[in-house]
Amino acid sequence: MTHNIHINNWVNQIKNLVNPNKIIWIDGSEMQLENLKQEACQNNELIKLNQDKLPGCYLHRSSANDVARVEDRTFICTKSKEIAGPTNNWMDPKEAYNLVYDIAKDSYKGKNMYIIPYSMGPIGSKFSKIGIEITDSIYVVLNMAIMTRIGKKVLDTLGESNDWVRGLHCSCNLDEEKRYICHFPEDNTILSVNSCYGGNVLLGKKCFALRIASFQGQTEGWLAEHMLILGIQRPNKDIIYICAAFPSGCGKTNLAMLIPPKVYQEKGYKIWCVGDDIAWLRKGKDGRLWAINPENGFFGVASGTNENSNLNALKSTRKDTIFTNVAHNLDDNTVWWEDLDKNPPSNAINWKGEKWDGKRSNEKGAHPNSRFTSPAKNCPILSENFNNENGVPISAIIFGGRRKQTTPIVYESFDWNHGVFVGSIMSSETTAAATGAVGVIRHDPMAMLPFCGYNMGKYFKHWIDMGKTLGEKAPKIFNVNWFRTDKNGNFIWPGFGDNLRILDWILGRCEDKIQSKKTPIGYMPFNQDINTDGLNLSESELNELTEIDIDLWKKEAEETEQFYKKFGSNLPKELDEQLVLLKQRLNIS
Ligand code: SAT
Ligand code: MN
Repeated sequence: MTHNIHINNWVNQIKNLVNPNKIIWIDGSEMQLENLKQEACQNNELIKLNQDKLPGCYLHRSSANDVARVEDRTFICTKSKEIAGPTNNWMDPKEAYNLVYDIAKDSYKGKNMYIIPYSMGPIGSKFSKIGIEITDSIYVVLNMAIMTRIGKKVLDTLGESNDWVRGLHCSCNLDEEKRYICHFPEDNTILSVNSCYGGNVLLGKKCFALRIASFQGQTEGWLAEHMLILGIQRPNKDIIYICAAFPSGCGKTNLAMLIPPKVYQEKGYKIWCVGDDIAWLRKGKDGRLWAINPENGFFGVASGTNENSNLNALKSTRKDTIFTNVAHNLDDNTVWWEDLDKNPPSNAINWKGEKWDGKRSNEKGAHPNSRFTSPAKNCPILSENFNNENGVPISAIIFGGRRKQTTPIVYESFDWNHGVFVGSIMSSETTAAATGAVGVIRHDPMAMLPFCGYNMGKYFKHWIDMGKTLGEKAPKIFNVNWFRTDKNGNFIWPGFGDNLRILDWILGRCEDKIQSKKTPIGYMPFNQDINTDGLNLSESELNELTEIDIDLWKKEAEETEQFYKKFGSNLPKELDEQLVLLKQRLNIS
């Protein structure tokens, strides 16, 4: 399908390695994708759902041992361990190629080899990047067809160039012990074996658009971030765009698609979604920071998505969507997941493929990390700039995690370097998006711990340098925490649509319209500047949300000091200085 010699050589090399039955180039045509869907239904990879209720929708169940990203089996394979840094698993590239090629050898025997040319970002935009993924899984092809821009036109745009990312995925037999997700940022290559779970195998997503792209961004002077992008429209004003970085499973999709509370709707507020997971950020011609969403779809957590939590996401899933690991309602051939509604089906199959009575069973019908893969164009509030090749200008960057205590609902950094510090000290409770324990607090700087493709000390420095490049035009940096709990363990803040109340304060700060309180950790709102109209929130609850417990922050500073030690001389001095300043403000001698 292409004359690109670099692609053809690589395809040949991989073909000889994996030994497929047949080679199929994915041209991106509807007919080809339709045929693949039919084939996947015949071999039980997909179940066709009720086409009246859910047109174009399918259900997939993964293997029970393959339901989330595997961080402990994800490697950055660079010449030296130092390049990968202390927060990544490292493997010597030669060793990794040998190990993974050995596993991949002949693994396509009797299977087809699908070659997917894809573009991260609008095809042809100078901000976009191209990848080729080879896979033996139709499920992967169909998910990539939703999540990225695929097909012949991508190859036409690439022409003879060798500037593209190689990605090989082999399902093998899903052996956990032989599961490896290896990245070779120095050769723009990704190898993924023995998994079929999204984050491990949709190679355009975390593997390319974050791990490889962050490495590219460091050398090319831009940022690849784990961030949503949204626009806020207010009456008679230009739309303001912001980015927010939260760890997986902490509500990026919900914030990106939020529906304003009634009091804001009445005033004419509207939200426009540009992206829910990944942002590529560059300095634009006007000197401001501009963002594109490199993806073309949403790979969102199904569990917990409902009319109240995220109506726009729910609507996005009503057609042309692939559901993974949700419950299958046999009565009407639709899908169900926990908290979708209060009416679980009795006659159903759970995510493991077992008979399941949702009214009686104590077990969950859907896996907590069950997913929907939906085209971005399904989103009722998709921004008109979604396909804009220049992206959107960013006025504020927000960091946030899931913290029961310590972190207040919102605070603003004193300046860019302090903002980088705020991002670097982020901690959050782990979620079901990755294998391992859930609810454990860990450091997750900029929500990039699992996704930074190089030494995180250097990554912090790159952030500091971006601030220098942007100067006066740099966006303000904030931190939010929707997840503070009271003494009984209940969330204090209602979250979801009401988070706009906090975004509104942030916008006011960006426009220098609102005063703030200076505290040891940053600028904070006065209670009267948070709009609580129509909320059932008492003054004391608001106080609790904005409270800074100095003892807990002293502990936080000590933990940061320990965490920073990991980076040794790669930690930029600017962050060391910020830590000293924080300790001074907290009166730690
Ligand atoms: O599994 S994914 O990496 O695709 C989603 C997430 O964990 O953020
Ligand atoms: Mn994510």
